[in-house]
Amino acid sequence: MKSQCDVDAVVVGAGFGGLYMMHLLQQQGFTAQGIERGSDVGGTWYWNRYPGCQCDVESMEYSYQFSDDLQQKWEWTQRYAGQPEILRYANHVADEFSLRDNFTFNASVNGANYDDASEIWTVSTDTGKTVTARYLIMATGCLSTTNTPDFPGLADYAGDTYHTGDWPHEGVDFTDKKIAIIGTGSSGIQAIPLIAQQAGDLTIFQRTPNYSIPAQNKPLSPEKQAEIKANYAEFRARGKMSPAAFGADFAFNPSSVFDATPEERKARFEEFWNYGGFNFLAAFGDLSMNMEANEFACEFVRGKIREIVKDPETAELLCPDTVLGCKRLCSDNGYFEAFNQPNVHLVDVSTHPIDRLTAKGLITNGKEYEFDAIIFATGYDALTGSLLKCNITGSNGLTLADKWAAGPTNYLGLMTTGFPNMFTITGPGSPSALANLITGIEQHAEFITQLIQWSQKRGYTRIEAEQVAEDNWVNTVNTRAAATLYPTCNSWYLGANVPGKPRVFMPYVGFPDYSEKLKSVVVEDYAEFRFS
Ligand code: N01
Repeated sequence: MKSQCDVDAVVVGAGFGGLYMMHLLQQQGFTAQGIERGSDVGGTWYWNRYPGCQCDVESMEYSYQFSDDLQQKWEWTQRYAGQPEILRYANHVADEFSLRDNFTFNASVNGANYDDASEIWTVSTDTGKTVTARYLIMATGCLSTTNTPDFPGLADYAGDTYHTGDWPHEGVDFTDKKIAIIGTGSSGIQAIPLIAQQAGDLTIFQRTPNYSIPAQNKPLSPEKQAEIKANYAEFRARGKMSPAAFGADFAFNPSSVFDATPEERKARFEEFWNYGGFNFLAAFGDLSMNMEANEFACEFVRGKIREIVKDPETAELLCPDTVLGCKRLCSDNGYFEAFNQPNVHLVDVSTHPIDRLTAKGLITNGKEYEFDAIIFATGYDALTGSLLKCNITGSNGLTLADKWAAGPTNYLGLMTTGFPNMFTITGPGSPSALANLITGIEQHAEFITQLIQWSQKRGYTRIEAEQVAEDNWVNTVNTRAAATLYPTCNSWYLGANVPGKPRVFMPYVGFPDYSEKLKSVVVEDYAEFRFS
């Protein structure tokens, strides 16, 4: 007889992953305790409140599909929802399904230890609260641990500092202020146009220029919304068949860029640019797989940048020379246009990095720049950062930090051997951030619930992935990534943005294949898991 624990499962995180996991556990009669470091639900959409924060997946797809009642009743107002609307949606879901009461908020997990004898996880938090559970479910998100580079002199800076991923709830008034933004990823690219409108003076420090396609955001008409809702199941099914689990309405063009004449090529790129966002990569079938094909798309976007940005020197600095889509493609609302404002300046720190921060600002290339505030749009310790921060120790004293010292290894992105009964929702090794995250979350939460039920029905108390299954899966993830252009640049997918992080491509490429794999695992009675 095994020892009793406080609850069946601990769920870490109250973002979209934690909320749906909690709903399923409650629905299936499990007891569960949620732990969340924020004061409320929403996860990434709770923390990211910077001006311009908006999803790059369309609202009708970036939403739950588990409840038809929910998806029919909720009305989105924009093609791409902004952060306040998505946070309202997360709160609505929490209320509608009575999820909030099972979460403890304002508590960060600072330890999770598995005891082999009792087969129980003990989860501790910085509030002193401790919970014991049979199952530990990590819904900590892919992009939730902010990365602020360790610039020398960081503590000397006397002005205000902000990180886009941890923005003040009350907002910030930059009127007439002299502001710096470091970083030109999705967050910087979204924030810059709005901060440029408000600030007296805005200087952007760019290490690597990025490709960005206009979002072409617009109000979502009631007619369009009703049309999708009339056949929502089919629309969702189409989305799941696409490589990134979204793009049900995308105009995928399978033909090769090499089969088009220069005029046809230009016309097609123009059409996809005007459609907006990620769809641009679907303009031709070979853009994501072939470097020479991709270069046509790169040159088209560079041409757009040169057209939009009036100052030729600034335009050249903004032109990327990497593969388009290697770093996550950005979508914007007036990013390149912002550089035509007289109060906006671009400083290239690719060859002369930021040397240090000073009391008044920062120094690069021998020059000191002074600011009232510095904004770090410097991204995240993606996919693994939030898991490792929890100080997890599995079977026989093995720590997750030691196991993943050379990069994350696991089976299906769901379980890592040596950590029995611990699951990761949209963990590294799954499509995670390469796919529509809400769709991936639903898939994982449902898989985990069914797996636990399957094992309990057979009287098992311990679930673990087989080592050989994990080794094969790691190979599969690597092989798939190697067949793409993703490894050709320094992206957070590879951990390349965090100094010292192992360079390993973390997400699994291809949502539909991944879904098939999960289905076959269920059909084969979870043969590659070990139960006892
Ligand atoms: O972070 P990033 P992000 N000195 O890592 C620069 C999702 N997201 O928060 O490219 C100078 O992409 C760094 O430079 P470099 C989305 O998945 C989605 O913007 O490493 N610069 C880069 O320019 C996205 O991809 C949405 O050379 C330094 C920037 O900081 C992901 O989150 C909106 C530096 C970081 O870019 C992350 O986006 C926002 C240094 N020492 C975010 N260190 C949407 O839905 C880093 N940088 C649209």
